[in-house]
Amino acid sequence: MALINSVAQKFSFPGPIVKVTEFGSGNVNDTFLVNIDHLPGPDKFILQRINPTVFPEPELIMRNLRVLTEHVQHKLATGPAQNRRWQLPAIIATREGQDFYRHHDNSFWRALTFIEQTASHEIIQSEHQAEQAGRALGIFHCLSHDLPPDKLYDTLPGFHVTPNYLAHYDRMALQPATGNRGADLTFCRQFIDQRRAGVDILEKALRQGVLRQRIIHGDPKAANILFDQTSQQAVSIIDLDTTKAGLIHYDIGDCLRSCCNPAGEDGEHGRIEFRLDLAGSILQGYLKEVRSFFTAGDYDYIYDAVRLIAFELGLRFFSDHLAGDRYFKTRRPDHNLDRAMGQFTLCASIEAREKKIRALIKEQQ
Ligand code: GN1
Ligand code: MG
Repeated sequence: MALINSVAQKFSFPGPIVKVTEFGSGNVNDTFLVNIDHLPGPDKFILQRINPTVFPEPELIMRNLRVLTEHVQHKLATGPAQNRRWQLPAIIATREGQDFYRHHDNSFWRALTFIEQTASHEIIQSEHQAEQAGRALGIFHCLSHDLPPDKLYDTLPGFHVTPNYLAHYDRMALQPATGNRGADLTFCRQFIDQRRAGVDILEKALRQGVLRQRIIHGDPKAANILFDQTSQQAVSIIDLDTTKAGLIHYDIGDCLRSCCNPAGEDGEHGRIEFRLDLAGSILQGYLKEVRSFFTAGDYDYIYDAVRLIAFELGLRFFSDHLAGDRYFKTRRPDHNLDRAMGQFTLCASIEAREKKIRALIKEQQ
């Protein structure tokens, strides 16, 4: 922690640092909570070390964050968030006035405001929370949909382009398998092989002009949505590193695959299912916010997006397992394999409920 404490000193917090502790459960970056002595003002801040394997050009993330927050700031007084508490994390500059600090070991650090009096949930507990999670994503899309996609840098080329992940898997699958989980490896390989056709469904719709690029959040999983501790309303959607041009269907799919799974990403596979009641509430909350700019084509691809993103995340976890756990942080051997099997189980549950999910979407249209 000595390095982290000394890095924290580089930032211009409004008071002396009391302590710095590990924080959150991200799979990519390292996150710390900084407590400062600043009565009666804000006394908590977020410090993060950006993962260089995932984000080779972290300066671009910070430039995107500036552009996005400035765009959103102008719309807060009149836009979808005008009658509710709504905040996005803001950048805390270094003592030298920079948006980030590059340490001499080349690690990349940034500090952000902490959104006070809120809680997040790895697992969505109720239809009310699900409705609010949908509202949060809808507000985010509504606030950002008119920011021209080319105003943001592509910080992660190919992110959520499923055919690329399949091509990467095919390269990884050539490596000889190790370990004693032969049956599970076979299950994953077969699950993937049975679903090769159609992995380009969203990209094809984009090429055909049925779907268009807008600004995406990129990672709207349950844990990234913050709820006000008193009103229980969603008040923020954090983790904006993957905000860039893309299909908002990636976000819709990711939010539903994450929020409708009562077992979470690390839970027992026997408890995984796609909860239709929660899906109905998310869609209701989300579509209320985006109706004004949503097209008929946008509605048509919601089901496919949910199914595809669950499959894609399984594919990403499995490929990383085969590659030797290079991308996602793992907490134990075979963690990525277990995560992959969880997402494939969820994908199968989504497929089994296709008709019902399509009916839920029609109901809201
Ligand atoms: C990663 O680091 P975290 O947990 O915010 C990943 C997402 C996955 C998610 C699954 C940049 O996000 O795409 O959906 O894990 N982020 C990146 O938990 O790859
Ligand atoms: Mg993330």
